[in-house]
Amino acid sequence: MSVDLFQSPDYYHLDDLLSEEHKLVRDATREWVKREVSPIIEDAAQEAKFPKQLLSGLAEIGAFGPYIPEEYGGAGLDQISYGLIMQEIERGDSGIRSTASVQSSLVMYPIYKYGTEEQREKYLPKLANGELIGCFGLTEPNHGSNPGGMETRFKDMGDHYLLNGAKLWISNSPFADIAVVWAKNEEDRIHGLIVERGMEGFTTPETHHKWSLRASATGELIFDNVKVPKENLLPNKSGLGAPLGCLDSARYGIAWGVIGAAMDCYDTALRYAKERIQFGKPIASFQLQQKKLAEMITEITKAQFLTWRLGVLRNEGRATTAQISMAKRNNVEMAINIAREARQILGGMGITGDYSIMRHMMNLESVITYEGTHDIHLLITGLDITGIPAFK
Ligand code: TGC
Ligand code: FAD
Repeated sequence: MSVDLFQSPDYYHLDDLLSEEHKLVRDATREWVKREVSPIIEDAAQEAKFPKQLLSGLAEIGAFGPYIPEEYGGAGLDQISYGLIMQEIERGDSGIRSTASVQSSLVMYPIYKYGTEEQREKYLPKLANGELIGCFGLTEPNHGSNPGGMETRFKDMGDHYLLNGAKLWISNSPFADIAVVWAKNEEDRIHGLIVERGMEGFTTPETHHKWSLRASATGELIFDNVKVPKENLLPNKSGLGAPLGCLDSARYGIAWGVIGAAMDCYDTALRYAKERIQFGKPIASFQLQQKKLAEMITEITKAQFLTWRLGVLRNEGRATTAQISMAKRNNVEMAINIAREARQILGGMGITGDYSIMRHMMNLESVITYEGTHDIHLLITGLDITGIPAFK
């Protein structure tokens, strides 16, 4: 992307519902994205390289642990500020938002919620300031949508645990310093363990040749008789509900994040349609193009309000897993549809890296799959309204 001309759409004056702090946090993140992400992100995606130079900036804007209390190095913000930070970062790129989501909701959150005071003090401040980067290992080669079937296991060896197994599709794994890993003990109970880079038998090979999230590093976690110190077990919650509880927080962040990607596609397409002349007129003057643009702003506006309300419910501690699933599912589909329509408005130019749209579109193909697939979220809503699980 050469020059970032982004102007944020706010058709129903959602800003009126935001506090001064929300707007301050949102605007600071937006400025940072314009300054630091937009100029380099296209090259990073084309070269399939995670831009590590962004890590310190992400920490500085409070994107690592926005809602973690300040005493542990977090920003101590509310859920709407957290959402707005995710929206602005994903306006730049879903892969950069992924790094912030994983660090905040899948690494810092479980350590904060399920860890000991010693673990909180040891890891959280360093994760908040970017000194340590984390990843989250739940998915396995044979268990994606069904993590309860996981095969990764640990044994109590008296003075340590012995961990064996493998995780696949792990964001940030190739360079992460620590991994929050979910594994079964000898009683088949799922627990979280903090595994550190450098432990013997622990490797993190990178997954290459992705067409999506190319500016995010994805890889495996392989545990071959890894000796994990006993103090690295997260003691305060076990069972599948422990990792799934972290997913609620990350899915909520994604529901906001993808609005950013959709806004960027809409804004780019609107500007292009007003400038591109065919048959002697701007293409924005043709009804078919207006239909696309009008539907885009309608869907973005609906998603903004759904998600803002979800943020209010989360601030009040009332948001349910099923409500979060609805927002994640609705908003990712909204964003991917807008990216596809926006790409068409740009004609041939839409397939080039001169514009952000195709990159967003490809990224969203991962976002619609990770953190629970589109189908799984529909089934979560189905279970919630009927009381009947249709997963198995
Ligand atoms: P089920 O029997 O329904 O539940 C097992 C236990 O978990 C409890 N539970 C939850 N607890 C807290 N929060 C939630 N969201 C919860 N959902 C369920 C549940 O109450 C039960 O507790 P208990 O005490 O009765 O045992 O489990 P199931 O095996 O039938 O599976 C249900 C299903 C399919 C919905 C679940 O497995 C699921 O969500 N699957 C999708 C997997 C997934 O989302 N993986 C994401 C991996 S991480 C990732 O993708 C990161 S991408 C990061 C990035 O780059 O942004
Ligand atoms: P599967 O579970 O094999 O699903 C394949 C298809 O079957 C899907 O369409 C699915 O909807 C459908 N399906 C499955 N079960 C049902 C059912 N019961 N009813 C109807 N349809 C069903 N995981 C982590 O743990 N940590 C990470 O950091 C992480 N980062 C990721 C980054 C990327 C780029 C990607 C692509 C994935 C990442 N994941 C991560 C993994 C992600 O969460 C899984 O890909 C996802 O949960 C789906 O699992 P799967 O790919 O094995 O698909």
